[in-house]
Amino acid sequence: MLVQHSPLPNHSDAAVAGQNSRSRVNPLSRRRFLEAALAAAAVPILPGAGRAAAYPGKRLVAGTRMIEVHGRPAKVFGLTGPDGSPGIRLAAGERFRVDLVNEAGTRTIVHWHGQLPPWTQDGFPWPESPPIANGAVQAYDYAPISGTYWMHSHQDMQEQSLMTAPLIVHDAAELRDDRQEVVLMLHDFTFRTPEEVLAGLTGTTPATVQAMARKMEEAPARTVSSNAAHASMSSIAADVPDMGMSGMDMPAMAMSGPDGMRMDLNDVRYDAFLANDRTLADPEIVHVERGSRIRLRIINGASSSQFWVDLGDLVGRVVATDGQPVHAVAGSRFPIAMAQRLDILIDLPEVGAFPILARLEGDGRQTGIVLATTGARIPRIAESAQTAPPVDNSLEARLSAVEPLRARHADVVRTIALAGGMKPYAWSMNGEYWPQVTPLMLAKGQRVEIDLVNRTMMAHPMHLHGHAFQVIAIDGRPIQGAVRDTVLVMPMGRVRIAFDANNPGRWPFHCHNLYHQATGMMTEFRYQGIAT
Ligand SMILES: [Cu+2]
Repeated sequence: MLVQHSPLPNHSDAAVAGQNSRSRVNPLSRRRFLEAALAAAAVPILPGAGRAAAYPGKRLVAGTRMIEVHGRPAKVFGLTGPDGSPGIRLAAGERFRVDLVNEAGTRTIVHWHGQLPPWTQDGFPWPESPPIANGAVQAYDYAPISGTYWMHSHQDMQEQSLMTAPLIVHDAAELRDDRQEVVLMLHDFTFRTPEEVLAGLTGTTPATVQAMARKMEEAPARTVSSNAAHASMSSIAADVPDMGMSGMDMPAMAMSGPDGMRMDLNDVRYDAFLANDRTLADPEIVHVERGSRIRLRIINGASSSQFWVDLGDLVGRVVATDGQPVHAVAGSRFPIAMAQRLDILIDLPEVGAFPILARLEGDGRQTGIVLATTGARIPRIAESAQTAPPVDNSLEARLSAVEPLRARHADVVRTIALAGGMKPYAWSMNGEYWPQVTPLMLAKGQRVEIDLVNRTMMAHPMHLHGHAFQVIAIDGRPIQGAVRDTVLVMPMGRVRIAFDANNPGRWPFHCHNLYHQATGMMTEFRYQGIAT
């Protein structure tokens, strides 16, 4: 198919120099050219902002918008798709062909969380795939995997300011099942800037936080062997005297875990919790047919909060976690860690209003939406309820993948220790703080097993880019668990994951608590032969 294109404003970059004018306006040849370029070397896929504007992808705008929280206006970021709603929805079999237009007023880069694109399209600010300047456009084109995914900025702490959106990829089987799709995206919200929040946690100032962030950007993923000055946030946290701000964000609650162990929850005291950008003071009401069959896609897009999903009197069946099918698990209350997703099938009773709530762990505060048939009376739902227990791996232990990894021996087995604490506020992996880390080197074709050992009193939701891993043991007990991209490691707990090294590149592996990541809890898995 040939598409009519407007004139291309900028052909100056080297990547295009070899192409004739016909291939520049033919999306297929241009794409083949880009794929060839990617295969040959770590060429940034998207050579120039101007040219990308002529590329026939779905238009996704990274911008700013106003929302209202508890009657107060707040300026936040947003990722708005071609139909004006947040994010991207793809039909069964459709490629992820997206033009990301940066109108955010600052540079950004967006990560397609859980998807398995070539590494230079993953949306992480490596030197080889730098952030997109304000006003620029970047094109993406890869074969997506189906399921419930999401997207979020991986630049600075933009994720906390709601640079997040759903990424839903349909498949043919779902269409045949003919269910009404309801997407529920969760957020934690504060009127403070993320820099103010981090300054509060680390006992420093927002200006220091910003200066450190700039330094870290100048030296992304330096290895420990480099003689660069140690510039991580953690060192600052240790060096700077307490400025009297650190009391703002101590754990809101210390709770006893299952073994009576004290654990820390909720580093940040948030102003509100959002479900599709709204609070329970004015929740989204989703119209459903009487007796409707629902596929609920829940995304925990919060930066530092975990929830218990509460279906009330309804019974749902979890059929996918992190977009990947699992054998159905029935229930009414399910834990969801940061960055995780749950697909829950619900067959509604005839008529009525059905709140779908998410309650903050260790706290009574909640958010949610209401499914309602025509004419149903919408109940008023309090923003606080009974205190919820800590989110745990009770569901994880019951999950089993519909398509598990093929059984084989592991070529690489590594233990990664998760360490850190609240004072000083800094978090590490194997004793290293991002960006001063030693990459774990992998070779294509290897089966890799990672034992995650948590030596802290907080749970850490660990996320691997570019690969789907299987959970194969929890606290030493082997399971044939879920295939997913984010797994929670409980305080003093241990989780073993396995994956096939089948996507060469540089891949971040990090805690998805934004403030843990920002203070060091991130490392790199790098394939041999990837030049840097
Ligand atoms: Cu963490």
